[in-house]
Amino acid sequence: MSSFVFPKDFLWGGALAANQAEGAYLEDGKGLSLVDLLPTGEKRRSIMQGNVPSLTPLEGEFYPSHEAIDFYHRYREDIALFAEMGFKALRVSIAWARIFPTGEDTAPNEAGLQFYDDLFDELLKHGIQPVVTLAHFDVPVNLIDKYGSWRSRKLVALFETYAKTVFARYKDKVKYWMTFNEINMLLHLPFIGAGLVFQEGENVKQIQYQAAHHQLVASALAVKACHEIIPDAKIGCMLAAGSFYPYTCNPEDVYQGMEKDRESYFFIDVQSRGEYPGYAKRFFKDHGLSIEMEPDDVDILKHHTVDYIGFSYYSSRTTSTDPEVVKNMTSGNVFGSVSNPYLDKSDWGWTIDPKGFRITANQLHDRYQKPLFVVENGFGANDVVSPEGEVNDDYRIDYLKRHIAEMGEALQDGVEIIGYTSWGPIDIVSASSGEMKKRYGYIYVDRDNEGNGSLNRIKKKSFHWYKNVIHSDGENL
Ligand code: BGP
Repeated sequence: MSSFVFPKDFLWGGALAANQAEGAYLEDGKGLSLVDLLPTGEKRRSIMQGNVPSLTPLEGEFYPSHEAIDFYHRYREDIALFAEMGFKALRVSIAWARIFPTGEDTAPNEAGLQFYDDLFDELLKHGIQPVVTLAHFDVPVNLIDKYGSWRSRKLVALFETYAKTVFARYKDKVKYWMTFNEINMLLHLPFIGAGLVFQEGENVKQIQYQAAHHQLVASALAVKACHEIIPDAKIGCMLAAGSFYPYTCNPEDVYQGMEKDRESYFFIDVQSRGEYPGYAKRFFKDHGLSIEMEPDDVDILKHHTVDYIGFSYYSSRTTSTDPEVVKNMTSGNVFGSVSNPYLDKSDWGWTIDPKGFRITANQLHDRYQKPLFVVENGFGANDVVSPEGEVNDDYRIDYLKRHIAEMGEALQDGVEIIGYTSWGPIDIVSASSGEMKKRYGYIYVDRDNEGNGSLNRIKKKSFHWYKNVIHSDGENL
C-alpha cells in the first residue's frame, strides 16, 4: 500500500455519546432518558429489543449510564488529552432530557444548556470542532410513557422544538450536526433506537415503520431548521453501515444481500434523496403495512435532505439463503450476519474487515454522491493494565491502522470523506452490553463492570500512535 497523506483540513478525532460518557444522570435538572433504564448483560439486550419491564430504574440493578465515566464533571481533563493527541473534531451528543427533562417542558432547562455551552467552549479553546448528534439512543422517558415514543406523531413537533432550541443556542459554536444516531438500529434494537416498547400480539413491523416515518420527518424538519438558523452549518444523517456480502455467487444469495443492504439504505435514501424508494413501497404492500402520512410530509422530505452521509463502520456482514450455512449464524449479532470464513473476529464476535471499509465507503459515495463523514470506527477489547501501569493495546493499533489505510485508499478512489472520528477515544460504557470491559479508547479509564474504580485516566500505547497519525496527516500509520 502506497503511503498517502490526508488533506490538511481532514477532521481527525473521536466520537462519544452523552449517555455512555457523561453520567450525572439526574444532575442539574436532567430528566430520565431511555438509556437510564438499561442495566447490563442479557437483560439489557432483551430491553433493547422492546421487552421493557418498567419505565423507572429497578431497585438493586446496576445502571451504567447513571455515572458512566463522569465526563460531565471531568470533560476539561479529557478534552486536554484529546487536544494533546491533536484532535480536530470531537463528536458528542446532546442529551435531549438535559435540555427538556420531560421532552415537553414549556421552557428549556438552563443548567442543561449551560453545560453544553461550557463543553463547546472548552473544545473550541483547543481548536477542536464539536460535531453534534441530536439523538444518540436518547428519548426522555416521559415521552415513552405518555405517547409510546416515536410511534406517536407527537414526537415530531417535540423533537423539532428541541432541535431549534439547540441550533439557536449554539449557532456560533457548532457547525457540524447529525440528526439520529444509527437510524437503522430502529429495526434491530427498537427500544434503544427509538424508545419502542411492544405489547403481546402487536404488529411490530407496522409500528417500526410508522416510527421510522416520524423520525424521518423529524430529521428533515431538523435539517430545515439547521439551514435556516445556521446557514454555514452542515447537517447529516447517520447510518450503521457495513455492506452485506453474499455467502456464495448463487443469485439467491446475491439478491438477499441486496435486500439486506436496502433495509438500511431505506433510511438514507429518504434522508438523502428525499423520497421513499420504490422497493420500500413494494415492501410495505407485500407486508400489508400502511404508513400514515400528513399532507406536507412528501414535500418536507423532498426539500430538506442532508448535506453529508455520516456513518459508523465496524465490520462487513455476510448473508446466505442456505439453511446449513445459516445454522452457523453468529450469535448476538443484530444484523443476522453469518460468519465469513475469510475474516477474523474480535472477542465480542465482531468481524474484522478493513477492505470492507473501503468497499462500504465507495458504495455509499456511488449511491449518494455526497461527502461522507466516518463518525465511528474502532476495536472493542478487554484491555489490561500491566504492573508498570501501561496498556499495550497493539491489537487496537493494528485494527485502526488497517482501517485508516483503507480509508486512504477510498479517498484515492475519489470518495469524498470529511473526517474520521474513531469510536470511544476514551473508554466509555458499551452500548450493546453495558460493560466497561469492552474498551475502545486511546485513554484507559479505571472503572469496572460493576461501577468500581477510581475513574483515573491512563494513556494507552495507542494514544501515542494516534497522535503521530494525526500529526503526520495520516502518513505514519
Ligand atoms: C454503535 C453505537 C455506539 C457504540 C458503538 C460500539 O452502534 O452508535 O453508541 O457504543 O456502536 O458498540 P458497543 O459499545 O456495543 O461495542
